[in-house]
Amino acid sequence: MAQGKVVSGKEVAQHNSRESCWIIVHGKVYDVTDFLDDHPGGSKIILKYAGKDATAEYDPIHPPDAIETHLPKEKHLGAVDPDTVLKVEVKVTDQEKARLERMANRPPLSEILNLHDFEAIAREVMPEKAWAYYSSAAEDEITNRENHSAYHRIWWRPRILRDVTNVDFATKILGYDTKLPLYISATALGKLGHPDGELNLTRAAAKHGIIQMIPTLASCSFDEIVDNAKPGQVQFLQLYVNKEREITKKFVQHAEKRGIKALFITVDAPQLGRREKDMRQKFDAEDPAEVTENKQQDKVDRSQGAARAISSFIDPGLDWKDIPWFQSITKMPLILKGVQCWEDALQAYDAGLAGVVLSNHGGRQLDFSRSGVEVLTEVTRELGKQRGLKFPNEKFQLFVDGGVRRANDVLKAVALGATAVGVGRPFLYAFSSYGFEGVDHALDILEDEFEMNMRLLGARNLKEIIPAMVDASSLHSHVVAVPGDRLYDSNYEGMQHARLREV
Ligand code: 173
Repeated sequence: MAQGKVVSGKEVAQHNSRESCWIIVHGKVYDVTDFLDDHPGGSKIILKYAGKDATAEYDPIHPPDAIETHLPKEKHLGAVDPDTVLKVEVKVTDQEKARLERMANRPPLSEILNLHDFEAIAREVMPEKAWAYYSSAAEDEITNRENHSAYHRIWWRPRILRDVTNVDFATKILGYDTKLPLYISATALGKLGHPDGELNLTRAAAKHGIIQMIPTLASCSFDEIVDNAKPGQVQFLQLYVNKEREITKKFVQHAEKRGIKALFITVDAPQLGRREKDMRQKFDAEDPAEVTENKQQDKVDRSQGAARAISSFIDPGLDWKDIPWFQSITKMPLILKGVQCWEDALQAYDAGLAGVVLSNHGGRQLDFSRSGVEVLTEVTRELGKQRGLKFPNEKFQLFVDGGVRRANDVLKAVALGATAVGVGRPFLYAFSSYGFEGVDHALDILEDEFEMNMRLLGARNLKEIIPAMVDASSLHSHVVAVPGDRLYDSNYEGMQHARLREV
């Protein structure tokens, strides 16, 4: 069938089986029969939409151009005649009705006072699956909570009687200006939380003069995210490395051509961690019979969630030996994201890289990894001792991420030698509950917090936030009593055991 042809919805509807499976995505018809068994998410989910419009299911998981790029051209059958399309019956469940009602009852943004508030509202108003995916972390989620708690073991030693009429918390990350010592870290599947997905972050980053790290697995296409940046807006790219290196090479070189300024290679995810909240939510949400059937028929066990399914391309064979190859395909500065001990930080420095992100992937990978801010202190000590480096350092920059909810947290990491700090989930919660305005407000709050904290610390600029301003003597002790953090703790949703079937 020639492209450019208009296909009737009736004809599409006839191709509704494994033998002949057509689907509609964004008004176009595709023959996916031969692709069924190659779909990383399994065939079952496509077959559910055989002969129908799959756009709503497709959108949050795939960049808009995925099907166009991956399906051979001869399988693109043309545009569908919109008046003839068989609508997929979406039954609005009572649960969904209740959720929409909660959405309508969100408090005005003026009542959102801190980043914890966004999380509390997001938990109420997000679709359950999306909340489970964003909030979940590995195994017992000990590291996930430790990331935040670690900041409770660092206390301030502020200075007084310094003229703090004017305070300035702008700095440079890898040589690029930022109004705050933080960047928006990469997080996958933005459209699970809001139809504009990652573009909410692009726009807010532009407005507030901060840098966005674009994820490899964004819901929006890479080019869409770059196209939506303002002229001159700096963006970085997070990279998952494909088993097929040619694909990675093309992606990296395309990104460099499009003006991306730095490449953050994720090195802590040769396999995705077990995120049990996410897994359990899926068992609860789906018909148990279907889940069991799924497991028998599908090559891919979808009960482990969308993330596992779409991460099958990531190469667990990635190795230090690959670093020179990256250096040969791009001039962008290379940063390793997910370093967890000084030995690897030192090796990254010796390999000529531009920096490391001391990170445990928001607690989503190895449980009982230490927090980035704890690792920071051993990295500055050892790289100081062994290579004579002082931090923050322009040539080799240290970043941390995980658990940050306040400017206060960020400033502690800066005091200990970080150039800047990555913030991921709080911005997801901000746009999942309030769209762009949410992220905008979150950044207003952080700016307010930075200004107040800098004044109270007696620091007029970030250079004055030095190690002597903190007491981090308890940081490495994992059993220290501190006052509980009520806002954080009340947002934390306890994990649950398997349950009896309802009778
Ligand atoms: O943390 C994640 O969920 C993540 O990094 C990821 C990896 C692969 C697919 C989707 C998300």
